This record gives sequence, structure tokens and C-alpha cells, in this order.
Amino acid sequence: MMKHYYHPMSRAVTTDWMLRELDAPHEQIVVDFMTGENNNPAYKAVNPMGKIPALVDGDTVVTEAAAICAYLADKFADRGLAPPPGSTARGQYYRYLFFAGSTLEPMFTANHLGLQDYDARSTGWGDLERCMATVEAMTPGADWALGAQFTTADVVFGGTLDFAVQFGWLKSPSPKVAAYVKRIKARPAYRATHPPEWH
Ligand SMILES: N[C@@H](CCC(=O)N[C@@H](CS)C(=O)NCC(=O)O)C(=O)O
Repeated sequence: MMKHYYHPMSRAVTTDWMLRELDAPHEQIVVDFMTGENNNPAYKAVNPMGKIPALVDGDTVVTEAAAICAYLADKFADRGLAPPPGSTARGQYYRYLFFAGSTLEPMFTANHLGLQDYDARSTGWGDLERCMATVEAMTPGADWALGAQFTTADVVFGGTLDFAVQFGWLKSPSPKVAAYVKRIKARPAYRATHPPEWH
């Protein structure tokens, strides 16, 4: 059975949500990063970053929340949470997955930490203004990121926006972003995996 290394007050709620959307059998292993359990040699052997979440499926270790979600979507392809490889929708899908993890989240945290004195041209996330213009363009006005069908793009991109609002990284979401986050929060699998105060 797959092992999911998790803590309820961490980014692992996103991978937990994904597992729940798929109803995927797994063993939940709580790693208490508040007490530093993530830095134990046993866990570092799983993820040398000492970060959660991590997913272990047989001999395969998957780390990085977006990668875990993408891996699960393909493993349970019959559930329809990822467009088929080779389709044009797959291109759009990758854009949501990679933008969230490699551009949007670093920008939110850098901005929250007050980092200003840097060269936005050579920094992957650019700046707040460009990121937020992109968020606005990529946020669906109705339904989901790729159209009528909810997909893993919504778990990763929508989940990142939800975190940003929840942690005050994004203080004034536009009406379109706020409505999308509200749709995300209404998903039964979201509600089953996130603290009630987030609902
Ligand atoms: N880029 C990683 C970030 C994971 C991450 O930062 N996890 C935090 C909890 S939300 C953690 O494990 N922190 C413990 C530490 O760094 O000591 C991902 O997307 O999975």
C-alpha cells in the first residue's frame, strides 16, 4: 500500500485532498515537523529535504506536493483527474501545475517576507504584479481550470490560491479569484481534509 507522509497543519493537506478526491488506498503516516521528527535519519532517508508531504509507492519516492498530485492523477487515470498525455489540454494542465509550484508560491512567500531588492528579470517568479496578472488570466470565471471537468490542475493551482488567502499572502483576492477559491472549498474531498476553520 502507498505510504503518505503527512501532517494536518502542512502542505500535505493538499496531497491528502488529492488522495481523497481519488479515494486512493494509502497508509497515513504523521510526521510531526513541529517537534523536528522530519529531521530524523529515518525520514531523511525518504526525503533528504526533510519536507512533507512525501509519497512512497513500492520502490518509488515522490516528493513535492504538485508532483505527488500529478503522479496520483496518472496512477488513477480512470478517475479522469488529468487530461490524456499528448492532448493539447495536457499542455494547459502542465502550465497550471508548474506555475503554482515554481513561480506562484515562491513569489507569494518572497513577497510576504518583504523581499524587494532583487532583479525581477532574472528571478523565476518575476514580481507580484506580473504574477497576479497571470493568476487573473489563468483563474476560471466559471467551473474549473481546464473547463467543465474538475482536474488536478484545480487541486494544485486552486490549492495554492487557497493557501495564499488563508495565510494572508494574498490579502485582497479579485472577485474572480475569491469565487474560484470558494468553489474549491465546497468540494467534499476538500472539506474532509482541511481544518473546519478553512471551509
Ligand atoms: N516544495 C515543497 C514544500 C513542502 C514544505 O515546505 N513542507 C513544510 C510543511 S508545509 C515542511 O515540511 N517543513 C518542515 C521543515 O522544513 O523543517 C512541496 O511542495 O511539497
